[in-house]
Amino acid sequence: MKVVYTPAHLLHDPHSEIEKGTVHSPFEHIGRGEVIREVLSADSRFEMLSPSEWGIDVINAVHNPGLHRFFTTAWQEYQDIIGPSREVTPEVFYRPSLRHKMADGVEPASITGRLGWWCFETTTPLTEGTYVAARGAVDTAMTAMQLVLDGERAAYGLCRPPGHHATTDLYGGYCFFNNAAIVSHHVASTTGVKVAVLDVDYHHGNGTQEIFYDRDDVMYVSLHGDPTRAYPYTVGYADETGSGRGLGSTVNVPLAARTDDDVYVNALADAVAKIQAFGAQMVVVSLGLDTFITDPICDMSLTTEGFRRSGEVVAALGLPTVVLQEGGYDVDKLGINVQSWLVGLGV
Ligand code: SP5
Ligand code: ZN
Repeated sequence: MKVVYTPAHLLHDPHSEIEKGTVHSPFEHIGRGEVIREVLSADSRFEMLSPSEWGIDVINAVHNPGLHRFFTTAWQEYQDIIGPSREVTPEVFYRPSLRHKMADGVEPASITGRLGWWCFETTTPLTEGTYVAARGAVDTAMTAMQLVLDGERAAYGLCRPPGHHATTDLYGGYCFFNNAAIVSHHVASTTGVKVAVLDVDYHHGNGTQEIFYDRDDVMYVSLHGDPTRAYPYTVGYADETGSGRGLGSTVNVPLAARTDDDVYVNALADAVAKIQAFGAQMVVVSLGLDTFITDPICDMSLTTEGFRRSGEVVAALGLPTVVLQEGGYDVDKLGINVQSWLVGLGV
């Protein structure tokens, strides 16, 4: 299987994350990308490729162009105006209710105001190279997509930073640009192929859901920790099924704590049946390995073998498949878990 990787991910190098009232070392760090690269490049069944450059139009086709514009200058503006800071995180968030009964808010002029305008939480710092790394993740995803459009049965994009929490207008959840949504929108809008995003990250992909919620050309199907207890808490409930033309093309499967391989694989088979019924002609997998039994921030109980079985379930769809990296924080096992999932899919 062809694997798309770029060392540009090393430029997004956070040393901190603000969580549970403390500043601590981040769960999402450069070691994640490197361990996946090391395991896959040591396995002759995988062939490593560099991404080509896709430019910014593919990003602005999905996101508010203001979000991209913000990333191009935000870190440097903060240094110039607020003062030196290795990592930049908002201290105030724009909540539309602040302007209840007033005209809608507009993007503020100040860098502090703009951080809170475009970001929704505190665990996703901007570093000096974050923008270049996030562009690299989009290029990685798009190149994996092109390999599949050109006839590969499957390809894997080692995207870092991940993408599925980024909405049309907002970044957060370790995500800046929504790699899976950018790819899926590009395929659906330029080829007319019906796409299903299958999101198996532990966390609900609120960004991907939001981007496609009212559309019937891209389906969104997610298995995830029930948002009654799991991040992102406010999105990902089973009764969210799409709106307008998109009604019925969003499917959410919230799962219990300690969900194991057998329960998960059965739920995945049901989800895959819905993708078949939708008539999808291509699958984009948001691959998170944070459902793993020893993941430090999640509470499910999948094993490396369960990931292989999951890949097999997706392979049974018999559709061209673009696999894009999302989460997974047990870094010691992350490489072999990705390898196992991809071997299940078929290398
Ligand atoms: C791409 C991806 O997997 N993003 C996940 C973002 C989750 N960020 C918040 C993590 C908060 C974890 N706190 C729960 C600790 C339970 N012991
Ligand atoms: Zn996740």
